[in-house]
Amino acid sequence: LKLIRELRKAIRTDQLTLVYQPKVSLLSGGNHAGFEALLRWHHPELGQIPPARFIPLAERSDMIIDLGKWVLQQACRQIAQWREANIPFANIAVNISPVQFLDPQFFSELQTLAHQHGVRGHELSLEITESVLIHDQAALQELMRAIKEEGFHFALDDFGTGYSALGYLKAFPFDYVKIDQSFVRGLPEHQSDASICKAIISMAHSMGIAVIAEGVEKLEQGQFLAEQLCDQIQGFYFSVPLSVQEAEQWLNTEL
Ligand code: G
Ligand code: G
Ligand code: MN
Ligand code: NA
Repeated sequence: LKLIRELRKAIRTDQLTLVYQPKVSLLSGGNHAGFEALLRWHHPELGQIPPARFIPLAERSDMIIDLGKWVLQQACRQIAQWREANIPFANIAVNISPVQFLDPQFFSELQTLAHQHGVRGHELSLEITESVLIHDQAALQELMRAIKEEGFHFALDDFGTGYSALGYLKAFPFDYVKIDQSFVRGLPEHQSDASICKAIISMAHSMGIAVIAEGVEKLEQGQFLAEQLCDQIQGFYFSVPLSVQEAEQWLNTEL
């Protein structure tokens, strides 16, 4: 089976779904702060295929454009559905691949989808990684500014794993940085992880950027991050990624 060809078929034949991992705000003891949408592929013969396997493949072809479009459309639909049902989901964050973000059609397609589904800006955030930021800085700043004018938020994903040029935080209008789970894993004991998390939080805050920590699996990790005034946390400690129905139930649980 040629996986890339199967993936094209998957987009057309309902093999893809989004799951939603909760984000929790640590302000005033804990509040629902929305979800990160994560793609899942269930192939009829091969079973579950993890995104770590098929997304890099899609990124090496132009397939990631159609795949990314499908994800955005699905997220916009979900936002409309939850709003119509008066479900206080807060927002959905969507991962955007560099190739998708740099596609000249991206902005107009985002606008079209958002208008079609009546999405309000604050209901949708876009997670991009710093690998996209090495491209033409002026053009990217203009693109991000235009997207932010529509009200959408930006998160800098996987922060700390790449070049982590601090200048990126100054040069581009991010609303959030997401501390990569590799720095959260060793909390609170591991001294260098603790220092890195502290430094990211205080630096981001001094620039008016909020911080989301990923991969929080243990109470002690969450406690350390709360003490450092990290704004939101996400991870198996609270919840794995959920189906739509489970996500709705999650919103009914007290934190
Ligand atoms: O969900 P999981 O932890 O298996 O995701 C593995 C990787 O795949 C992560 O880097 C995640 O950002 C990426 N990923 C998951 N869903 C999407 C998606 O819808 N679009 C893109 N571009 N990446 C995704
Ligand atoms: O690259 P990105 O940060 O978008 O990827 C998020 C990935 O991390 C998803 O595939 C998700 O399933 C995974 N993930 C989410 N929470 C946890 C966690 O607490 N522990 C681990 N090991 N992985 C997590
Ligand atoms: Mn992400
Ligand atoms: Na990440």
